[in-house]
Amino acid sequence: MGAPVSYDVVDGIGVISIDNPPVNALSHAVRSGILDGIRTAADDASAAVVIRCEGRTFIAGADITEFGKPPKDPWLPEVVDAIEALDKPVVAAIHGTALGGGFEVALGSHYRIALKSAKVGLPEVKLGLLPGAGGTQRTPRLAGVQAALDLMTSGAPIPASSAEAAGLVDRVVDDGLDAAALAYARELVDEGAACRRTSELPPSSADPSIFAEYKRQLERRAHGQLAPQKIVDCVEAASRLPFPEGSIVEREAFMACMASPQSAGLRHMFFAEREAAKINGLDKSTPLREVAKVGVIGAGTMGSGIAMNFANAGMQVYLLEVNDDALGRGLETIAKNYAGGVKRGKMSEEQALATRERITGTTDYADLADADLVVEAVFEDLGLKQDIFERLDEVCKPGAILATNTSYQDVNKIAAATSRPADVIGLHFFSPAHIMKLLEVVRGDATADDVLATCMKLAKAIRKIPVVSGVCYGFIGNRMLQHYGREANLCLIEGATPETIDTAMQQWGMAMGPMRVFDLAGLDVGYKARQGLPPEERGDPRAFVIPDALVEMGRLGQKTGAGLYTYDPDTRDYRFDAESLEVIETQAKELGIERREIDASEIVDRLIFSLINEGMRIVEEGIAQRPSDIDVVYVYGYGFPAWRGGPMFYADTVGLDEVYKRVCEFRDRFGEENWAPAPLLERLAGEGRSLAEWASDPSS
Ligand code: 3H9
Repeated sequence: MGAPVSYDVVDGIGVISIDNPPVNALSHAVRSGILDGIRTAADDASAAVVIRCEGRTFIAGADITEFGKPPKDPWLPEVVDAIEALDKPVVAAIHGTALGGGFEVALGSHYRIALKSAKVGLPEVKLGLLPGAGGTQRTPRLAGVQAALDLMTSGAPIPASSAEAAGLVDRVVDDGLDAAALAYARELVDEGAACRRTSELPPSSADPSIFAEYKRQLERRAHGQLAPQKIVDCVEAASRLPFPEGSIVEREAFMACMASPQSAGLRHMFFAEREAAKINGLDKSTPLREVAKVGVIGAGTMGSGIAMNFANAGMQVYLLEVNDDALGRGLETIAKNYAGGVKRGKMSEEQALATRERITGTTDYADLADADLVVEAVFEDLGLKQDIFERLDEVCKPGAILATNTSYQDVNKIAAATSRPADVIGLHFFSPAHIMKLLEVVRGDATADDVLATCMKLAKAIRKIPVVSGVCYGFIGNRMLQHYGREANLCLIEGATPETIDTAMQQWGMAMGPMRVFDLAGLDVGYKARQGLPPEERGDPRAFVIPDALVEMGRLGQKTGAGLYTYDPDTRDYRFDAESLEVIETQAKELGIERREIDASEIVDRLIFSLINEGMRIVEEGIAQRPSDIDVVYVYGYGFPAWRGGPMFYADTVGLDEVYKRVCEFRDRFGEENWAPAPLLERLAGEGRSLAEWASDPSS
């Protein structure tokens, strides 16, 4: 392999080219190569320098795989400072995404030119970090304090045109970036333009009160997270200190973040998300099926949301319902959702209309005859789903992928209703389906490799994060959730209130407490499912008598204005009321339970360790391909805090011996039925191994 950085002189301009696929990350070799290029340019006859990249993008940041390893000179801040110190104009030529350390290289350059299609950003916060190569000091000097805070605490990239408006990019071109960058460099030389060093600009002025207020807002938006708060400290330093002193504040804050468990969790999630897309044992050259026309069966909330995903990605969608009324309601929901998107500035009126027009309503299965993919999204009834698949088998063309959005039913039994089980797969979306990122891709016993590979690729096209699951009741996510939900309900009947449970879990980092989640989903959902089962299969009654009693009183959750909480019809504000408390106390009394005070740590441990214990079974059974897939499911589908790295990574940070000890304590207190330790947990705890160690060689 050749060196990842080369230096040439083109018509008197020194050109530093970086070629380090896939994203030109700043590995040690790239940092050294850039520094060598700058040193060469300092001594040769070139009049100016252009820094550019080969491949699909400008530098996308520091090399994350090097984090946590012993640092090697030169460090990135040294490289960026050397670029800025050069006595000839330096132009950064940006295409693709200039991110993190990559954008800091551009900020160290004296001038920046970008392709119109390019984006720039400082996404370090998403890895629990902050820009550590001068970004926190240079950005506010160029764009002002408010814009710098927004850019760095959100981590969201911005288009080149917005960066130009903010003063972060000097020139934007439609195409021909390399030629335009050389021409720009020559123009600067001809004009005798200065080496414009951002570090020499004075501190960026700001009303000091803005920082405390911003931190308060972050405490709500990014509760418990270290990096966003540290970013504010750095920008505050940039508003009052000269660059070298501000840089010391940045360095200390960067090192504190890098050493934090939060960053370890978020870095784990970065790789877990990408690993989840890989399917063990599947040949990378597996040919894919083409998907341009999609059928969706069922125009309820789920089916409508699913249809929107495909239309948003430019595909033709046929949305099928049993009658015109139901279809009309579905199309109305879709129209409302797009109108909401326009109102929130997510898309223009024209885009919304064009996208909506890709969705055609129908009540005739014949319209699905030439669909490449059909997703069934009717309610959870195995017989009904089997009937639909039998019908699809009759009407759909050979090679069409037949998918079910079931949350619980057996995908193999659904596939068996067709003469082509190899074409059948589960695509489990999460509600609201047009917003939630997670997609569980359920591989049936007979699912063909190319069907699986096509669905994984398709998931990316509709901007989902796919995770493969084997077939079992509830797949990965809902199977684990049953245990979490059971413990939440048991805490409720044993003495906690909805508020104490939700507060404990939200303080710990969950996006929403379980009681609010139950109310949001509707207490009637579980009620109906239980009614369909014989009493002996309904599970521990202590875990469902309260929701059942509430449902029987008409308190179904948020949709009826009351469930575990009551809701303000206008604001949706919620509060715990006397009626709900009375139901809880009555049910506890009837079961002979003496309610007691339950502290937050018991609530958190019971809910989280029950999740982990079931997760251990899921990896051991091979339902999930690897523990990190479970982390992706929980972070993207269930509001688990990403900075804790997902439940399985969290288990390793606590230590499996400690997790095992707590699970055994709960088994001794609450019984074997709910708390039998998973065999893999018991084994690894006994061997003193982590789940990560086991995952690197699961046969051991
Ligand atoms: C930083 O810069 C700190 C500095 O401020 C201070 C230092 C002192 N490193 O996402 P994809 C790999 S922090 C190593 O599927 P896409 C990725 O794992 C960094 N590897 O492609 C994957 O590998 P594989 C700030 C990286 O087109 C492959 O590239 N920067 C890195 O969907 C393709 O990735 C960021 O946080 C990296 N930095 O999206 C940017 N980035 O094929 C992080 C990617 O083996 N990166 N890989 O699975 C991204 O956001 C996206 O990758 C990007 C491309 C938008 C660039």
